[in-house]
Amino acid sequence: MKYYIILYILKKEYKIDIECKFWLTEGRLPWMDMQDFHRDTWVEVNLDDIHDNVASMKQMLPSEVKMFAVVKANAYGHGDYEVASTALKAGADFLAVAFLDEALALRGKGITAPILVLGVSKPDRAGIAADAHIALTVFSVDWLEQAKKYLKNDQNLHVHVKIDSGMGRIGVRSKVDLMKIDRWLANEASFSFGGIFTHFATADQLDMTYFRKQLDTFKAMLSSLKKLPEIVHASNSAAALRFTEPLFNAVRFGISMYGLSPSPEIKPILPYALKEAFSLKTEIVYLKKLSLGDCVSYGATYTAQGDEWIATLPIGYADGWIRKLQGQEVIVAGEKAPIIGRICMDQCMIKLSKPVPIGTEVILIGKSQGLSISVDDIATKLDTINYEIPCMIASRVPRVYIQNNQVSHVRNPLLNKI
Ligand code: PMH
Repeated sequence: MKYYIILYILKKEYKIDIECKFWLTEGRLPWMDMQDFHRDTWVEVNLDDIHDNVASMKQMLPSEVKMFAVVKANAYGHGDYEVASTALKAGADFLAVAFLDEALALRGKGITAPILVLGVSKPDRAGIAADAHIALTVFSVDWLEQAKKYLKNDQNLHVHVKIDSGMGRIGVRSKVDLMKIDRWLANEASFSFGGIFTHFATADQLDMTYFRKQLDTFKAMLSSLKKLPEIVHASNSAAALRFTEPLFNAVRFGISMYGLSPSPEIKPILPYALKEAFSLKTEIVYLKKLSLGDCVSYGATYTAQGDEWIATLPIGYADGWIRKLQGQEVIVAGEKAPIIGRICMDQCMIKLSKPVPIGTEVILIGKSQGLSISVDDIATKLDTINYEIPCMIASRVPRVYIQNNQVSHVRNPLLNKI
């Protein structure tokens, strides 16, 4: 501990950058604990992996094809600023988010790259978007007319027109409506028609019938434009990974940037190995030996069948580690151990085969000593998709960033480390 305090003082007071790679191998992050968070549960986001996932995708694409890094929902729970800046360094050209506040948050953190808001924005926010050089998604003349009222003479709003080719979510659904938008934009100096796009509903399914139908619909819509805007984009991760001939001149890369397959069924046909960047870790905070008949947790639903070692973990459903994860295994001391009894708001219990020291690291998602629990494993347990898992791990779980194989910094909104 003394050694860590000396390192801490050198690092903080004298700004001496000290290699702290070895801490990672120990699991605990001592000087981070002292200042950035004080709980025994944290997420590790490996930015080197995110960098490699983006670089591999970029390598597959012809040089003229641009990439949007999709960093909505706090970069699928990984951290918007860190993922955005890593992706941009690795070759991404633009960023995409779901709504204006997410784009403004990135601007607030110093990101200057072009950002597209993929969802619906209110027309009266047009001026705010224009001021921050944020492009908005549009799909009606009505919206554009409303938005125009909120733009001052010298302002210019970049827009991408969304086509609903079959996702059935948002977008223009007819050529007539698209041509109206095209004509309207051609006469408006305060708007720049920067792009046009659609979104596939089934690109992650092996059966391509519906995908092809959407593609044909989108192409037919494009053919009704006088002139194509600069950026035409349709592919999500699944489409970008599956089709070596890129569709159009930009892709929107989301889930696979984080090292996750868009679906289990296309996992075997992915063109390169994805590197899963997200792990979730905690530590044993309490250990006890139960006797035959002793019960555990709310409802007293778990009863010891004899002498049993039961450890308490400081993570619960308020962290996104939801009650349905009862029975899920974790990795501890080179073994898998099941979660027993009901998961509480902030704590849950596991059954060990042998006693281990308080403070022993526990992996809920990640790898340790040849064992692994992937995001996909948790998604399977919860009967959902992998996208949901990092998104559902709450913001009260600090994110520890790994860069160049060592801890670079921590984000902990609870202590305003954002
Ligand atoms: N483009 C749009 C419009 C999206 O909504 C998404 C993901 C992406 C690109 C990136 O897709 P990928 O992560 O599969 O690469 N949107 C969502 C969603 O709304 N629900 O799950 C993923």
